[in-house]
Amino acid sequence: MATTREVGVGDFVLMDKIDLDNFMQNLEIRFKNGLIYTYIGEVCVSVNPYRSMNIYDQSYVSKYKGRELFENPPHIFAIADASHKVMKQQGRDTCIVISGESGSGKTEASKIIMKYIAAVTNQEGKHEIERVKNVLIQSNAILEAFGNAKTNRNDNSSRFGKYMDIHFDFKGDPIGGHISNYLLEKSRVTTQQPGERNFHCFYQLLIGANDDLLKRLNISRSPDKYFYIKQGNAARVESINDKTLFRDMTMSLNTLQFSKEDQDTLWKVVAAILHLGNVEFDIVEDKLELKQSKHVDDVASLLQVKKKDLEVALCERVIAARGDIMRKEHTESEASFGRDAFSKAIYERLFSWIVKRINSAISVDSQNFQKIYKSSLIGVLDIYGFEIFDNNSFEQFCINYCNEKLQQLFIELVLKQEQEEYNREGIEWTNIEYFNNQIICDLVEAPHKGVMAIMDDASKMTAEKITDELLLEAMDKQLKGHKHFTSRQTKTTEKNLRHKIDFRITHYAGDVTYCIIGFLDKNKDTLFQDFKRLLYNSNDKNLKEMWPEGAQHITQITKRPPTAGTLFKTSMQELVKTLISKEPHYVRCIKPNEVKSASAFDYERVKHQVNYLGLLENVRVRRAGFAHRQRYDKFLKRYKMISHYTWPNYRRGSDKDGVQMLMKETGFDSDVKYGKTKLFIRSPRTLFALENSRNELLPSIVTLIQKTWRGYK
Ligand code: AD9
Ligand code: MG
Repeated sequence: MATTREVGVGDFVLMDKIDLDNFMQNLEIRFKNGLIYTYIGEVCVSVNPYRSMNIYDQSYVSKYKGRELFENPPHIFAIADASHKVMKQQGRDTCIVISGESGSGKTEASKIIMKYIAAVTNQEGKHEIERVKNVLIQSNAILEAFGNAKTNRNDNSSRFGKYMDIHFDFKGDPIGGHISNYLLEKSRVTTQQPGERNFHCFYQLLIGANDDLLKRLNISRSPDKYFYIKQGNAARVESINDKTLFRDMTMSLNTLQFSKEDQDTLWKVVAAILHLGNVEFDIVEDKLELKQSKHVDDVASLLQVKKKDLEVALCERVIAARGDIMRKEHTESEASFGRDAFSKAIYERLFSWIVKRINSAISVDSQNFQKIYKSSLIGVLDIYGFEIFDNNSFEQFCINYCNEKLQQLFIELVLKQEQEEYNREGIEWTNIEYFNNQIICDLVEAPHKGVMAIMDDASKMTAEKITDELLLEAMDKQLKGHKHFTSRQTKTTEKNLRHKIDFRITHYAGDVTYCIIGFLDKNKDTLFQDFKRLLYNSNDKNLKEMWPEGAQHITQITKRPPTAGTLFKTSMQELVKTLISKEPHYVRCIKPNEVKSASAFDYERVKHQVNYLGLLENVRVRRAGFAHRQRYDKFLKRYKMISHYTWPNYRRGSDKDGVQMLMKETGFDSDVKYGKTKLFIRSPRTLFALENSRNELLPSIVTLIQKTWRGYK
């Protein structure tokens, strides 16, 4: 049998010495031995293997099903099982929070969890439950096609956040679910950095669709023909088979009952965006003209709108001033801005519409359901990971802020609350120091003085009065001296003025420099009203449904819609509230190297992640900590039959006295501490042994009770 020296320990808490070197050594040894999972108590640390692992088949499912965490080697199945068990046995809502940087394996982990849950449920083979499971799993193919893309950090990077609730009946079988999606990185629809792609669906359509469909959409197979998908110069990716993925996705669309018309809308919108990207503008004799009008014809016919209306919406906008309605022709740059905003907006709406459709296919028929059973749920969070690119913009700012919030949640639940409870209960305890990133969350979200608030103030000003550079000046002024904020670098503009254009935030996971250019536009997220009306008047009923606000007359629009930043901030705060209300389980993903290698363990890169994820602090808190705790009265009620002191009658002292006597008699006294109101058990094995003793005694007690009852009769 392999020794610990050869394969490491399965729980970091069991290391001889707790320090960073030992932690790293253990992680590396395990990774090199193909052991990608290691626990810190009940937290699962997962290192991306970058190769397919033979550890997820039925034999593994059987091994982990219904077992306690410590009974088997560490595995993500055990986390899924623990979450399912708590939910089923105690009727409590649980959630699995998967975090880690871009490319560390979150999305794969979430899919493995879903497949495990599908494998251990519906033993009776009920048709409806099988359908729900199928839909839950197959929704991934669709969401990934429309929401994932190749970035320079990950070939299949999630460009949206996803939180999925899976509802279960009292037997623990899935009966439905709900997906919430968060901020799709829609700027990718019109712009990609070198080496990156647009969303997968564009390439899947071109490569995978049959000739007939392409002909109907008037689309050529060559990605080079379309500006919106060729900028990254990376249309072909070795690890991605667009053709098979298109087939899988079409199958999933059918499973999820997207009708023929629905699928038609889907591809028409995608194709229309491709055509829109090739529409250009020109100024001829002081007048704005459309070049490439052939593409405009295509867009109009695909979106089922009047060509004239589309042309007008692309070249002019309607403004209401003091009750008068006027038309104003765009400048060339306004027209390009409008076209891109239009493309991004229809894609974003399409994505939300897809999520809505999926939700209606998996929604729990609450009326019938609640009458009969009480349901519980497991929430699975798979969101974009912390990322740093060469150019970081508004999207990275939001994504990294989201990761700050999740780290804060981890600190709150795993590090802070645990220590606070020990203090409250008077348990002997040395406080563990950890970096609390609340200060960075505040820097971004604090009312009035956070970056989001400053951005919103600037977004209310008219375009003549504010620029991105002036926004940065305002941030500079308000945030001067903040430990985690600096503005850097200068740029010489045409007028020979020097302007700052970059600012840096020291995130918990590292320094990120953001370029301010584009922040205001992205935050305001303006879409000229004319486009909304245009789509509302489309003959495609799905498109019309996506744009209800187009029904409003220009003079009725008085309120400014909330900014993209505010919407995101609010949705993050709500997400945290949702997660905090459930019993959390954690998977902490680590990326072993930057080159997608199955063998390289980049020591420094991994160390950096271990540090910022606070994993060592987690081990320290856990090591000094306790696996289980329970109020004395509840504990006594469950285990009193194990001791002669407390069974059959215990009338001698307080609940705490009773528990102390029970633990002494059973020999577990050295593994526990007695708090003011609760008993703290260090090792899960003690709890397991107590459960065993109870289970062994239960049949004789039941017999005894039955006899007693008979005696009474
Ligand atoms: V991002 O924040 O969405 O950019 P993720 O989601 O953390 O990122 P993802 O799950 O997409 O990363 O993993 C990246 C790639 O690593 C996958 O496409 C797989 O090729 C590879 N991977 C990750 N986990 C596993 C695994 N358990 N087994 C095999 C894996 N390969
Ligand atoms: Mg992902």
